[in-house]
Parts: sequence; structure tokens; C-alpha cells
Amino acid sequence: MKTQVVIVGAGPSGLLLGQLLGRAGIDTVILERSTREHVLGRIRAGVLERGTVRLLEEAGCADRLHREGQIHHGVELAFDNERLRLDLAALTGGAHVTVYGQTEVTRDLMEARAAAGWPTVFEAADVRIEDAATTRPRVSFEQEGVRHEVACDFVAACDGYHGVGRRSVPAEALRTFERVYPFGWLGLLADAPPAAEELVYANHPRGFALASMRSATRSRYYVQVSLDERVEDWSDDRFYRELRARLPADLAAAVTPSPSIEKSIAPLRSFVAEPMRFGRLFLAGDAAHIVPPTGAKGLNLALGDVHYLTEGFVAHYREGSDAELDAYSARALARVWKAERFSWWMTSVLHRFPDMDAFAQRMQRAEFDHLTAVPSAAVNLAENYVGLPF
Ligand code: FAS
Ligand code: PHB
Repeated sequence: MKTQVVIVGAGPSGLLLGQLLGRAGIDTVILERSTREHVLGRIRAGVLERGTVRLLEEAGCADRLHREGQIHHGVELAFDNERLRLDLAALTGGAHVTVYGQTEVTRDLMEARAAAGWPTVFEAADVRIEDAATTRPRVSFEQEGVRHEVACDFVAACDGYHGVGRRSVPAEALRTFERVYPFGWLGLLADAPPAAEELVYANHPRGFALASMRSATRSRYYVQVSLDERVEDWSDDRFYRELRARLPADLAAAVTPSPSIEKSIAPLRSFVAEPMRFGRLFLAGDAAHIVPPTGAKGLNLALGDVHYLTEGFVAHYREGSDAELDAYSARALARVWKAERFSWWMTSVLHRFPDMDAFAQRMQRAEFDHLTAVPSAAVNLAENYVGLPF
């Protein structure tokens, strides 16, 4: 097999890259280790930044998003049952976020790729990336016991935190930065009307909680749990009791306990690998960086990388210029680190840390009071939440 760009991973970043490159006339092959069904079965992000919506429009994959996505002009923070609504539109000169699940974004992109007839190899086992430092990188994979090789000009590793892409970069060529948080998020998805019309992030002495949604009839909730918790120890009833204990009373009363259709625990970490390039191998999305979901940045950051990488490949193939590809890592990392900061800050302010002393708790309260008292603090949060410009 031969192509121009091999993309490893059919998650949102790999699929969007394939869609944008395909529409620019650049050939790609996507190699995905899981089945289509497994990829579409993942429940992850729920909030799209304005820039992400524009990218999906550019990819010709935003029709259903505009039909079914919910536009949110505000978001709420709650501290000890006090509620603060941030009017995103007023604070950012009219920007908003769109609530539309990552699963649906992935489905729209996957269907568009299939309709275009561009190749995606599912269940591609043991993907190997070789000669990335040369001008003829090679990617191989196994399927039904047969090893196949793909000759290409470039490799885009969009294969997530546990993928093969970052591991294919020599250790001495990478520098990594990490913060692992001493708690996780237990998430529950249920077919029930959301407790509130907008998202509510709550800091409570019992721990963090988030009331989110996927639509007017599907709720998404999270509670902070310690790292030794197991999802099998959390019945739906126990989850809803804990969620209601942490939300402001009027919001708790509006929660409609319904059978979970998904329940899982996700660990929280901040992670960055620098640079996001090694020769002809480029890292994008979770393959290069992870943020705690508190800032709703993970998916959006991944698609922001794709924006920069697409510009680089298009300049290479259309104009014979590699200036954009050479600038990719620095451009992407400049935006990555701003989102890492915002996600770390939101996590630090909204969660109860096991080792928190009275002073640390006062600092969290002071951050909340600062948001209510100082308009520029609220503007800063809102600008980051709706998404910084590319
Ligand atoms: P992904 O991990 O989505 O996709 C990588 C793809 O590569 C996968 O399909 C995988 O099967 C494939 N792959 C991996 N290794 C491979 C190999 N060796 N060969 C071939 N294919 C391989 N973000 C938010 O903004 N809000 C949230 O609430 C949120 N919740 C999350 C909950 C969980 C449990 C997790 C894990 C992440 C969450 N995220 C959230 C972040 C998440 O949305 C990611 O940012 C997003 O999926 C990143 O997309 P990709 O970079 O495409 O990586
Ligand atoms: C979600 O709805 O899954 C969600 C929303 C906002 C976040 C994290 C998760 O910050």
C-alpha cells in the first residue's frame, strides 16, 4: 500500500485530519486498532468550543451538530451551595459553546469518511512506525495474521495517550511533563432530562460534582472519587445520592434518577510531550497531551492540533513549502500549554484534595469570590472556556 499521509487512530483527531486532508485532495489511510463499534461506544467529551465547530463546518461535518447540538450562552460554578452564572456571551462579546457529544462528532466524521470512500483499516493490530527520521517513513500493521506495509510521505499519530505514535519517538528526543491528580471522575450517562439548562461545576466539602448533558433528554453527571474507588461499588442509587449531596439544593431536587446507560471512572492527569514532531512523524491530540476534563478542553485541543497540522500538510503539497510543518509543534504547543494551565486551574479550584489544609480551602473560596468581584477574572475564565483563538 502507498499513500501520502498515514494517520494512526480513528478517534476524533485522526478522523478530522483525514477529512480535512481528503477535502484538500491529499490521500490518507487511517489505521485503527479497534472496531468501528468500539470507537463509537466510547462516552467522552460533551462541550465544543467555537473553533471546533468551525473546523467541523470546514470539514463538511457540522449539519447534524447544528440540528441537534445545544448552544449554551452561560455556565455555572457552585461553591458551598452558592451559585455563580458566567454569562459567556456577555463576557466574550457574543461567543458561546455547543453541547454535542464526542461520540456524535466521531460518528459524523466516520460516516463522512466512509461516504467519501477514503480508506480506514479497523482492527489494524500491532501498528509499527519505522524510518520516521527519513523522507520515506514506513508503517506496518497486522490483520488476520498477515503483516501489511504502507509506504508514505508522513505519519500523523492521532492514537491517543496509550498509542504507538509517541512510543515511536526515541526517548532522548522527547521531553514530557506530567501532573497526576489524586482523584478521578466517576461519570454516569442516563436518559433523563438534565437537572439544569446549562452546565454546573460544583465544589462541595464532599468533593467535586458536574451536572452536564448530551441533549434535552439525556443527562451526563460526574462526581469526584478517590483513586481506589471501583465503578462496581457504585450502584446508580449510591451515585445519585452522592451527586445530590454535592449539588446546590434546588439543583439536586431537579435531578431525575434514571438507570445508567454508561458508568465509568476516568483518572485525571495533565501531560505534555515536547516536541510534537520527530522527522516525518507528527503527534496530535491525546497522543501528545492530556488535560483533566474540568476545563472541557481535551477534545477541543486535539482538534486544534489538527487545524495546525492540516495547514502544514496543505502548504507542503500545494506550495512545496515546509515552513508550516516546521512551525507545527511550536504553534500547537503554544495553545496546548494555555489549555493545560486553564484545565489545571479549574481542577485546582473545584476539587477537594486529600491533603488540603484550611488555608488551601480559603484560597479556593477566594478564587470563587474573585470571580464574582472582579469582572476581568470572569472574562478570563469565559474566554478560556469558549476557546482561545487558533
Ligand atoms: P482518542 O484517544 O480519542 O483516539 C485515539 C484512537 O487511536 C482510538 O480510537 C484508539 O483506539 C486508536 N489507537 C490507539 N492506539 C492505537 C494503535 N497502536 N494503533 C492504531 N490505533 C490506535 N475531553 C473533554 O473535553 N471532556 C471530557 O469530558 C472528556 N472525558 C474523557 C473521559 C475519558 C475516559 C477519556 C479517556 C478522555 C476524556 N476526554 C474528555 C478527553 C478526550 O475527549 C480526548 O481529548 C479525545 O478523545 C482526544 O481525541 P484523540 O486525540 O483523537 O484520541
Ligand atoms: C461532559 O458533558 O462530558 C463534560 C462537560 C464538561 C466538562 C467535562 C465533561 O468539563
